[in-house]
Parts: sequence; structure tokens; C-alpha cells
Amino acid sequence: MTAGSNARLPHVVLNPGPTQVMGILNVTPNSFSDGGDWFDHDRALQRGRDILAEGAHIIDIGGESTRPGIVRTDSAEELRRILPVVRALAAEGAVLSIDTMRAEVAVACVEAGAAIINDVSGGLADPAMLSAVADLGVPYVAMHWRAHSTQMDDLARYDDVVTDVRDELAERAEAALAAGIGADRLILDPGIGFAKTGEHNWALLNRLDVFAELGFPLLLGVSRKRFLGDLLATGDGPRPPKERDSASAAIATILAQQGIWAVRVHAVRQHLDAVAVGHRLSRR
Ligand code: PMM
Repeated sequence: MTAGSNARLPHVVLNPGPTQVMGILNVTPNSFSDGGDWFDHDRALQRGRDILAEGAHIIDIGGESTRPGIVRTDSAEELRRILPVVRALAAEGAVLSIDTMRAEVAVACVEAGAAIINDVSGGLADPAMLSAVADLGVPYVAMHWRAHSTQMDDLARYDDVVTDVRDELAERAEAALAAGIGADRLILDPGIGFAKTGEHNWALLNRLDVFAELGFPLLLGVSRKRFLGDLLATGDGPRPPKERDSASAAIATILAQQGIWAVRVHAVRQHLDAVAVGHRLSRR
């Protein structure tokens, strides 16, 4: 198979249908909701198989946490965490997306069998990323991002969050196309929770039509995020991350009704059900 051939494109990208469910596999000691749970390679592999058995269309594998405030992992460690898991799950036929901001990691993982690159920085963190992905010929998720985790909360300032994020994401799309990434391989994500307050997140979720107008499939990651913990807070404080899945799924229902391409989630079964309901509602 040559890089850039259509054979590389997973059927999930080619076929517009019900919203795809992308199961999250964080091979990290410190992600915000499941840090440490799947850090060991054998446990990560088992979690990947469970995600597939639950019916996920795609597994999104990450070896670097992007949780607010966290210091970066170096590339050797990022690769050590994920490469054996990528190789094993790809050999079992899974459609794998790699959650990385590094070109070097993207290239190694696609060579190991991964099908999609999911870059939360939209090409801003590593100047080599966009041209590397163009050469690989794989689909690319460009997320709206302003800065690394240590600085992002300070940058959650917008004149109008919907138009500002739309414009900044459109710039990333233009950069991706200019670098040679095919228009049929580009997916956009407004980046819920990245340099955004809870109010910003809700405003964006209310106006996804503005993002759909950019003309690319959309991916959304709301699963277990802080704004849901705050929405469901009690006198004891925010709802803990692992108890936010019903709220995530409620949003996924509406996203599926709106024809969003994919949702990135922790609780796969629950979100498949939510997507089935949303998709059915969209049929009128
Ligand atoms: N969120 C996280 C990580 N990767 N990728 C995309 N495309 N969109 C997101 O919203 C997103 C992401 C943070 O969540 P995690 O720590 O549970 O992985």
C-alpha cells in the first residue's frame, strides 16, 4: 500500500453515515479522567480489545496527557508508551487514530498500522506535522488549540468565542490544505475544553452549524470534561469524571442528530446507544 492511496483511508472516513464512536485509550499515568488505568501495555491492549468488543468504530490512542496545567511528555516516552499497543491492535484489524502533537510520533505510528492522526494542536505544536501527515496520506483531525496545557487556561479569552474559534480553525484548515493534506482527509474539531471556559464550551456546542459550514467532517470531544462536572456539581463539588458519562451521552445524542462525523468518548456502549437515538431522530 503506498502512502496517499485511497486504500489507506478507513471506511469510517469514507462512508458518511451515523456518527462514529471513537473510544479513548489513554496510555498515560496522568490523563484527567482515567490516568494510570491503562498505563501498563498489557492492560492497554486489553482495554483496546474491550473498546472494540463494545462496538467502537475507531480507537484513539494517546501517550501524552493534555490535561490543563500538565507538563509535556518527551517524544521517546510518548512512543515507548503507545507504539507496542498500536502495533498489536493494528495487527488485530482495529482502525486506530493517534492522539499526538508530534510528527515523529505520527510517522512511527502510521508505519506501525495506524490510520488517522488526531492532533489537538491543529499543526501548531510541531512545524513538521502538517507536511508529515500530507506525505503519509492519512486522514488528519485538526483541533482548535491556542497553547500547551500549562498556558491554555490563561488564553481562554475571546471577543466572540464562536466566530473567533471558527476563524482560527479555518486558518488551521487552510494551513493543512496548503501543506498538501487532501480536502477529503481533513476533519475539524472546535476543541472543547482547550483554552475555553465552561461558558465557551456551551456556546460552541450551541453553534456547531457555524463549524459545519467550514465544509469538513466534525469530531467532538466532550466526554467526562470539566464543564460537565461543573454542570452536575453538588455541595460536595464537581461531579467526579467517571460519573459524567450520562451527561456526555446526552450531548452525543444531539451531536448525532446534527450529523457530526464522530464523538471521542470513554464509555463506548453508552455513546453507541446515544448515537443510535440521535441518528434515528435525524431521520424525521
Ligand atoms: N480531548 C482530549 C484529548 N484529545 N482530541 C480531540 N480531537 N478532541 C478533544 O476534544 C480531545 C482530544 C482530552 O481528553 P482526555 O484527557 O480524556 O483524552
